[in-house]
Amino acid sequence: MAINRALLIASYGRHYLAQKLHQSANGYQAPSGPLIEVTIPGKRHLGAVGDILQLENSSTHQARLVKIEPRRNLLYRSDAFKSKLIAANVDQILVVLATQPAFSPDLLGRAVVAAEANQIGLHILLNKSDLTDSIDTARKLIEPYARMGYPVSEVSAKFDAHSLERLHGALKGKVSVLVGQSGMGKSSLLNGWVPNAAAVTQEYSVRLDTGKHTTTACRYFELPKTWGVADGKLGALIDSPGFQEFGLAHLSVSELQHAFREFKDYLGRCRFHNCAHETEPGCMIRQAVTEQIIAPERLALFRQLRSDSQTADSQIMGIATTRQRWSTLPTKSSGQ
Ligand SMILES: Nc1nc2c(ncn2[C@@H]2O[C@H](COP(=O)(O)OP(=O)(O)OP(=O)(O)O)[C@@H](O)[C@H]2O)c(=O)[nH]1
Ligand SMILES: [Mg+2]
Ligand SMILES: [Zn+2]
Repeated sequence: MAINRALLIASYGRHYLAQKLHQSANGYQAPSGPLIEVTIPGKRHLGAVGDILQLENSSTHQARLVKIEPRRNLLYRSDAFKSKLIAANVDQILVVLATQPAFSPDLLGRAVVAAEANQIGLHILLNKSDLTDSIDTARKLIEPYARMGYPVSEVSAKFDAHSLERLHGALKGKVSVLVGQSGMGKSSLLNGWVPNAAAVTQEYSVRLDTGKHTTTACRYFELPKTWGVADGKLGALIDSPGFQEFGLAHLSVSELQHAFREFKDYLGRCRFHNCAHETEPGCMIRQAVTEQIIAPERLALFRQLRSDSQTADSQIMGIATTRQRWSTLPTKSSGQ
């Protein structure tokens, strides 16, 4: 039976929808044609939106997963016991924050760490800029990240079309994933950029049998053809469900340290080579906090993530099946 290459464009739990990949006239690979429901043999293959699948079709609308092609990257959340895939093969994370309701700075910090650890871009979007009462509070929380060089854009998905247009250049040709808490406006931004997204979302919901209102599935949308191509590609937006927890227990201590941009100049300069930046004498990271070069919240976040990572390691040693269960996920790099 013929094997087809297809893009995983929507996932809800272990239910996947895919669309065949076709070579477009401009040379880029684009998903098109009927939605295919993908069945997964066994429990081994965990797919994420953005994955390229090899499928064996049983009908126009149904296929069996044969293989997931190697990924450039895989974004996921994890604690000691379980992982939740967000998206694969992405170029950048769009962290969506809002002036109201107030957002969690901890979650912003974690999204930044996830981007750095995967060596992908990150763009902070402060949405609902029309609600001016709380905008200064939001700006203050974002300011340390702007200082570290992460791009920040203030937008209003509902009331300022120009604020969205200004970002076309930052999106074009790239696969971007919208992440953030529920109610920040991820889906509203998507609908602002991709005119038919709301209707397509509706269709996916019916096919995946999810609820209708808040976002429960991850979904992939190509950017409008009218924007043109960059690097020979249209680019895409992936909408994801809002979350309150962004566990990064799968990152090793070494990966974590390197994911904090502003630690870079100090790593390896502490008195002890295995310094945990806790209470050790001669810690250069703590020194930089004292000198107000590194924000105390960032060191606190690092310590929290380090502790989560170690808890996960001890759980994994205790429960041998955990690692096996997630055997398709990348494992921690060796080191500390
Ligand atoms: N005032 C204002 N409200 C907005 C704006 N963008 C979105 N909203 C409102 O914020 C609420 C949440 O928007 P959604 O787009 O559903 O948020 P979401 O991040 O996709 O939420 P989940 O799917 O639950 O993760 C809705 O009531 C929107 O109408 C904006 O720019 N200004
Ligand atoms: Mg949504
Ligand atoms: Zn140190």
